[in-house]
Amino acid sequence: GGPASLSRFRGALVAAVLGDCVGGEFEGAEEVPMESVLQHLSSLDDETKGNGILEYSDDTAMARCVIQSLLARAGFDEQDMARRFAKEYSTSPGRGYGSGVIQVLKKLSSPQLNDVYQPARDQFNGRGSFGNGGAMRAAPFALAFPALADVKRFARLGAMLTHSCSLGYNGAVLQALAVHLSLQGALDLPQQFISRLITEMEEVEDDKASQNDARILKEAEKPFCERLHRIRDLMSRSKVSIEEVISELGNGIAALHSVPTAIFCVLHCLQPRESLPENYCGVERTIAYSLALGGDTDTIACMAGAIAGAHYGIETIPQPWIKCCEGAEDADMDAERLHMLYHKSSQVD
Ligand code: F2R
Ligand code: MG
Ligand code: MG
Repeated sequence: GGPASLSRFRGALVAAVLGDCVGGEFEGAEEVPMESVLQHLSSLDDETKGNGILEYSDDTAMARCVIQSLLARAGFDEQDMARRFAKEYSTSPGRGYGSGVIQVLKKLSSPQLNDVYQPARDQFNGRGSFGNGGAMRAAPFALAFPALADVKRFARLGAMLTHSCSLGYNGAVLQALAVHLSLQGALDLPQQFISRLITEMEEVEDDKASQNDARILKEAEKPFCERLHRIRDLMSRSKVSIEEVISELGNGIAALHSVPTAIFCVLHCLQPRESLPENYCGVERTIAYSLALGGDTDTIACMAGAIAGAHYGIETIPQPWIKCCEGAEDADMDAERLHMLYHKSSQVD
């Protein structure tokens, strides 16, 4: 489809859910042989195996709250979104939430709470979380707001409800920007795509809070920009091993160690790869490759899935995968509603 087509919206939301559901199998594993990944994925195609439904985790649970809030309020409303996070957690606490964020979600359910951003600020002795929990649910912001400035602003505020460290919320901004650009077809020119992300993140990381956090955590002056430059270097190499990707970009639970990694997975899988089946389409390649990195597989595959799905569109995603992932069909319907909201907003603008 063309820029911002319905197919791209559906691809983004559905592939994000698939990444989360199929990635759950390997979350936390140090080494994941590609053979195990391919075996896991081929079992999704084989209905006779009767694997049942793969459940979604916190990644999708929170993204669904973001989507429902954006749709119900026809825009960003922090009170409403915070209420939905708290309600979702109290209804289904067993979705594999990060150990720190649970405290925030419990506090958000208090009727006495005046400032919905305060619980996040109190995390980690007032430093705030740098986990990837804001980024894993950032894709819907790119599907709700056509203007780039709104995508940046609301992805940041949406993440700050749980992640007040800039290394957490700037990761969410980067993820939303990558989905925004992919929806426009920007991955047709991968070098320009990465240059555009660098330009945008130069501005995002050019503030006092980001500089301060980077200094305290002993990171580069502009940590996300630095990682994006590393991606550009990796892209210029003829061969890159899984070990090199992990050591250059990471595969961990911090936004800094997972959002750039997810972006690299998408870029690396734009073309067929020797280690991956020839009959795989781009979304399948991207998810398979993300799982083979090990570490935070559900979240990296979820974020990479959103970016890749926005590029390739819904038609390329295997139906049997959709059928066996909890929440994938809901995501497909939500994509249609977000597509309407997005295009209504473009007309107003
Ligand atoms: N939690 C998990 N996986 C663990 C295993 C789950 C298991 N499968 C199960 O079913 O129980 N996955 C999910 O968590 C990640 C998103 O985490 P989020 O929302 O960012 O949480 P949190 O608690 O804010 O941060 C995560 C951890 O990062 C460290 N951390 C963050 N900020 C820190 C700081 N300022 N100083 C020190 N450490 C900090 C802490 O260890 C946090 O617990 C996703 O992977 C999602 O899938
Ligand atoms: Mg998870
Ligand atoms: Mg995870």
